[in-house]
Amino acid sequence: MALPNKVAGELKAVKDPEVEEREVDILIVGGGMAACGTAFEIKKWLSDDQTVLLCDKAAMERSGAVAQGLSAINTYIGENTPDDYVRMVRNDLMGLVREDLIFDLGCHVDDSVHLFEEWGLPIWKKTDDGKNLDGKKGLKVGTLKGGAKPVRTGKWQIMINGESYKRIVAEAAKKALGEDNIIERCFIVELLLDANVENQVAGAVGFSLRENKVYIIKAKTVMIACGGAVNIYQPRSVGEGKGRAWYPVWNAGSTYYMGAKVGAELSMMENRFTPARFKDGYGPVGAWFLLFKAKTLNGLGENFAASPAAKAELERYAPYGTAAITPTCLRNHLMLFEMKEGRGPIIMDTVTALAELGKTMDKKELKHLEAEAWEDFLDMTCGQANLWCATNTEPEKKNSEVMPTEPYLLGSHSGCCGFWCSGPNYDWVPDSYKWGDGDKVYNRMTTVKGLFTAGDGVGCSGHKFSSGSHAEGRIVAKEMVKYVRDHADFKPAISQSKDELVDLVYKPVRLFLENKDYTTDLTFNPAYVKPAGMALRLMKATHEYGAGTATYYMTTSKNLEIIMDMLQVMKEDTEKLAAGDLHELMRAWEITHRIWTVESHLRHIQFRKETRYPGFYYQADYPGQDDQNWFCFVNSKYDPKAGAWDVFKKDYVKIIP
Ligand code: SFD
Ligand code: AMP
Repeated sequence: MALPNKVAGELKAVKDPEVEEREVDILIVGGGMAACGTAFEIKKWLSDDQTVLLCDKAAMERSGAVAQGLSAINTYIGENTPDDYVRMVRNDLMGLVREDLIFDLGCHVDDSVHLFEEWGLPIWKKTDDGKNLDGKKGLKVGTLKGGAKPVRTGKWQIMINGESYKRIVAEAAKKALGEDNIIERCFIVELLLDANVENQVAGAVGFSLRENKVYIIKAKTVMIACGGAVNIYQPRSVGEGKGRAWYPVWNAGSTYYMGAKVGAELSMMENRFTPARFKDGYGPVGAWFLLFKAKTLNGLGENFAASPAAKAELERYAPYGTAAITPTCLRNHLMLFEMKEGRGPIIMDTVTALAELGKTMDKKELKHLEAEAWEDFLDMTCGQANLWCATNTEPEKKNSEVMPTEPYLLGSHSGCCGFWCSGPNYDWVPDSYKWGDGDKVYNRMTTVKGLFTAGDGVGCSGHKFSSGSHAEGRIVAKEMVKYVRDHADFKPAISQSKDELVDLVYKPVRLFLENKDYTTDLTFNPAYVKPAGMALRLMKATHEYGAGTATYYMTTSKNLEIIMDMLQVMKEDTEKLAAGDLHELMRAWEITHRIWTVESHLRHIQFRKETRYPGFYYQADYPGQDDQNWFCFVNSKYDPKAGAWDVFKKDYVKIIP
């Protein structure tokens, strides 16, 4: 249950918080699309004596990446086949993906979309004479499940009126799970390993953002679905604009930190997503490219993507570059190529696109088209619509700049970093892709027993988006119930005492209270550092050395060596983080999660001695792809006992021709 913030201003943190201990069979960490999928599904499979708890750091109605809503569902298989879906994802991610996970998702994702519509999400429909029906009008021709045709933008994407998308999905999840089984405003800090069973998860520890309270939760099985990592690189905007980002600012790499810290194997952490977005407002470009059929121009007004130079550049990355749909990283690469050649900026030609579409429309239809152009942003990135207003931009009259943004880490959108997870238990899935306990296989379980993930947490299978993340959460629900049933005798035991755990979580508070009176300004103190300063320090380091926007996403071996040293010092300094109130305590833990996430990202980049994703990042010492040596996954594992990382290659297996 979400507790209202009753106090005026921020609640001060105290030295000795209350402690609430819980014990459940299943713990879901996160309340986003994947977690909502799990929450919706899980009760159907649980028996009456089995228990479940969900903890979200925010309020589920508006938490995670879909908080502001979305205007498209990017994965709907419909008339296509799961095999073809695998081929699309594989091509977009330059050949290296887990085809078992993607195929499996492709078989289930549509069912989640059908549920969204049943719960009230308006999905645009195509009429027999080729007209688009949006909003409630879409239902005039029936439901998707009943066979009505969606408005396809690309082969996989469908349009929705999705401002309330997350509210709709969260409502169904909450109703299915029951309010008593949900704690909102609860930030989970660390996972806990079992004291007796090797490599088995036993619970988690976190704290409330509304009360001075620490939660210690024992569980037989845990799912971490805390989204990706944002604000790990310096954003392009400064000052008050800095709070703006494309992916949700709250997602701080908690998924990757928490799993890695207990020894779960990560995969493809080198694969970041550097999205091209409307400059400064971060408006997504998909609807403009696909629905409105807009072209991007260089600063000279040329359609550079269709030029012979671009074609030659793409041919260097065949077969991916020459495929019907140019991979996302290579679309960026072409933009960066133009900008570096002095032919920037890159401009989305909204004027021509709307004029072309308007040619066959009457006045009323034209007005509707212009409204759709605004609604695309009002539904999912309203800051972009604000920016259009603030800069006198009417898209039918004035074009807008597009720019690759700072990098993000995620596994559900056009990136594929995350955990190395078991695939489904089919005979066509290679043995190296499936595992569990003894002869049992648990789909989407990480390499830590009882620890599952979904959405942004599952590595090597991007392009799930909102619908796929929900469907994956539902898959995990069944697997977790199976795990609990198969391990009925397991009783989770935590090796740390209650006091040790409270001291861990509230350490920044205690450090603050002990030292705050030493200086006149609470921000500056020889005994501690504040999370806000630490965040700037991390961003400056990644920006300059970790292939951020400062260097056109280029790094070198020497730069990586330097930043790896900086990260070690930062990690030491996180021991001195101080927090005076509960949100600052959350910031302290978020920055710790971010630093570890960045470390794993850069360790992977350092290990993979090639440039597999030009446009996302470049290694000057290792330009170009090297299929002979690097057509494989890169995995890593942190050993919680030894406190050491291991980074290594893992074989790729082609399943779908
Ligand atoms: O336009 C803790 N996404 C799009 N998906 C689509 O289907 N269509 C689109 O149109 C998409 N586009 C888009 C998208 C996202 C954003 C931000 C924009 C535009 C502007 C992507 C999807 O949204 C994304 O794939 C899924 O939401 C991923 O799901 P999941 O469950 O992996 O992550 P989440 O939804 O962000 O949820 C994370 C949850 O974790 C909580 N959390 N809870 C407790 N303790 C901690 N330590 C925690 N840390 C985080 C969060 O509160 C949240 O509940 S477009 O660009 O293509
Ligand atoms: P975006 O708005 O960039 O997040 O993209 C939304 C969806 O459209 C994703 O499925 C992208 O892969 C796809 N997409 C975006 N731009 C293009 C493009 N130029 N060509 C093909 N697909 C695209």
